[in-house]
Amino acid sequence: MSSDEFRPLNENSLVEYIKATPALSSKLGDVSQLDNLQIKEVGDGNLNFVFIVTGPSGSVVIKQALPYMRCIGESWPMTKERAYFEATALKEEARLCPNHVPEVYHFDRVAQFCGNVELCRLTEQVVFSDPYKVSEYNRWTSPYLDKDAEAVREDNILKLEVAQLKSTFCERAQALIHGDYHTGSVMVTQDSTQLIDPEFAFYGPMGFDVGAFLGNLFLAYFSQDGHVDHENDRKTYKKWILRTVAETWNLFHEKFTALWDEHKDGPGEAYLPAIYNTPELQQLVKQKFMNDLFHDTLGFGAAKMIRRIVGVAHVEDFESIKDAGKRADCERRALDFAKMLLKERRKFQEITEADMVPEQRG
Ligand code: ADP
Ligand code: SR1
Ligand code: MG
Ligand code: MG
Repeated sequence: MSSDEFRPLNENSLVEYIKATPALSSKLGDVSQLDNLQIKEVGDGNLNFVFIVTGPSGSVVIKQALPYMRCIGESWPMTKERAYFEATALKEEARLCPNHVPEVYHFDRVAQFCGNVELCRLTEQVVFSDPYKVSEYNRWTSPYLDKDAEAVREDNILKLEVAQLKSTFCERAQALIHGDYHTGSVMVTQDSTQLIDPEFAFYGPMGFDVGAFLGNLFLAYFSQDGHVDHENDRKTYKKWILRTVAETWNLFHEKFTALWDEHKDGPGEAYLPAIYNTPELQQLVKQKFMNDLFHDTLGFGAAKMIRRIVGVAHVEDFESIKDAGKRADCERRALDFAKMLLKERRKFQEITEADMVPEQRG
């Protein structure tokens, strides 16, 4: 279907669609009850429409991919086929980790086999290219950050580092990654954690996901000073965020290496079993792998921070700071930290070292 033929769902067409789709209507109530559904559009993202539909027997979330970028409009076309990757990734994630992703009740198939090329291309553009050159889509807290944005565009070392990460993003098919793993893709309650929105899923570098999450936590950290008021100096919360950064990496490291041990007697495709099953060698390989992954993580995390300050899509943590001067001060501290992290990431060995830096600078 071309963009011209595409019809965005509204409350009426959504009800008709649900009535015609037993996999959805059966979750909500009897046929006789489907005219009184509660519908709320909650899509706060940049790309899609998301509706929460509640009926007498339950509720469902319906997500519609638009053939263009929601936050920009039809002038930036974008494939609807991303929904295929999102649904397929959710199903695969549910197979491996059923308690932590929403169950897919129904998917309207767009294309059975295709590469998630367009969404990867979008990331290549908005994360790894545009922030480092003049682009009509870039925006920042102007005029306060005009010089800072220019400095990013003129920093050759930074551009070399980001080009290297971009190559890694394009070339390293290391694992099935989420591809847009910012803190807005994680929904939590006291007793449940759910990961949503994997429309960018593809086989890519693992550090891209872990880094995106840590980068967003750092952005949240740097935004806190802009939200301080006489009732809350946010110091305790800032400490909690930094602790969460450290715990996230350390727990990931612990679980990943434990899985590695658990599967050590596997087929040995990357490293020959005869050599690799020497304990000292295995330990060495593991350390090197995790060290490289750590540096990828810091690099990707830093790149994701920079794009959220001088690129097209920003984060609510900063956007909600009304005073532009105050917002720019917070953003500048985050930007300086991210530039340092991107350029100097290889000198860090432990997350607590990288973690301590903003504490000193913030
Ligand atoms: P986009 O791809 O446009 O970013 P998301 O999938 O992130 O869209 O959805 C946008 C918002 O809709 C989320 O931030 C969340 O508030 C809400 N949402 C999405 N999926 C669910 C869900 N399964 N349950 C509850 N709310 C959801
Ligand atoms: C125009 S860039 C839109 C951004 O929104 C998505 O959630 C991704 O982060 C993408 O880079
Ligand atoms: Mg989203
Ligand atoms: Mg999305």
